[in-house]
Amino acid sequence: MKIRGAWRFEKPAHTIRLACEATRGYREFLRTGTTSASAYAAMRQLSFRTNGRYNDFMAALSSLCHPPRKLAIARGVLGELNSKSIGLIAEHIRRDGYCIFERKLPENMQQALVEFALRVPAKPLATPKNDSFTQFEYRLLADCLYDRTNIVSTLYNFDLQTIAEQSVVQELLTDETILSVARAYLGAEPVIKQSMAMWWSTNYLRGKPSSLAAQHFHFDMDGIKFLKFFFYLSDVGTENGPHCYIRGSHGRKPRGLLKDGRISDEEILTHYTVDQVMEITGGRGTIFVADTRGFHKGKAIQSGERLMAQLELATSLFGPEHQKIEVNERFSNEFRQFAMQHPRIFAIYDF
Ligand SMILES: O=C(O)CCC(=O)C(=O)O
Ligand SMILES: [Fe+2]
Repeated sequence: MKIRGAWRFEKPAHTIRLACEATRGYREFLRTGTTSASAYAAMRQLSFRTNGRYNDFMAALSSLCHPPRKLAIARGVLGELNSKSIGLIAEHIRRDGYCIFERKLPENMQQALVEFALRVPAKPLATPKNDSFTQFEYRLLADCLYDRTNIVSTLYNFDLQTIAEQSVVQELLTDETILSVARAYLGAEPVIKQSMAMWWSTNYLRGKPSSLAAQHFHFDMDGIKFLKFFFYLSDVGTENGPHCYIRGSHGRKPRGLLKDGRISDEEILTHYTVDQVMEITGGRGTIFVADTRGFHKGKAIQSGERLMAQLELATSLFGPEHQKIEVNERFSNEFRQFAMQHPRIFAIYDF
């Protein structure tokens, strides 16, 4: 698809001011590890104004400063990968923006994660019937067990710290195949930007999309370059809210869609073709990865439910505040050792 007029260098003085602000902020981030609100705002503005070129430039700098480790063979949940197969996966993501893996999450890991999601209380997202995107109201409802006979929300979110304390999650966080795919695509030694997240999605709104639950098309802009790994923990057919991704939309975007907020299906289809709208369905255990700088959404759930876990890796932590994870006695020695050997990847984990 040809992107028309993807970049006009409008208001050059303002763009240069933004670049100075972002550069100052980035240097401060390198010194302190935190991103100021003004630096983050400048980064977002620059991303829009340059149609992602600013991100590509900064990611190239990360590649130079933190070149990715290269393993001859990586073994893990994605199988046994050598440098050739890893290269092919990265190539696939570069072309389409996403990649669905053939191999499913091992049955014992699926079971452990599902068991967790039924045993541990989650935060139901208060979902007003006039669901608007102005506020995330997690605080209105008390944490509760996910009860299929009494659905009170469109989304139930688990606490990142509690998730990370599960040994199955620690295995996934240190999985060499996941890390190798991230290295190859990001072109740099990655950082975990958000520890493993997990949530139930339901049909509380009877098939009506919820903005709060990211069920309208949008693209993420919470960092320089990032990659999300998704794990379906329930069977996801077209009725059960599959993740939808616009194939090939992770590069330059049509000017009309370069905006913050949610975008309707109709508007997306004025710029992309129907066959670019990919609905990622799959049985329990399906693993896929996506550069969510491309347009994506969770489809509104018509029936049943969806349980999903997600891990986000990035070229750096520059961007919005990230939640730290405290490494307490619930973390295995294997995890500790691995993290010690890879301090950059595990920077958000406090020892
Ligand atoms: O629920 C989904 O499939 C979409 C989630 C989303 O927008 C994201 O992870 O960035
Ligand atoms: Fe998103």
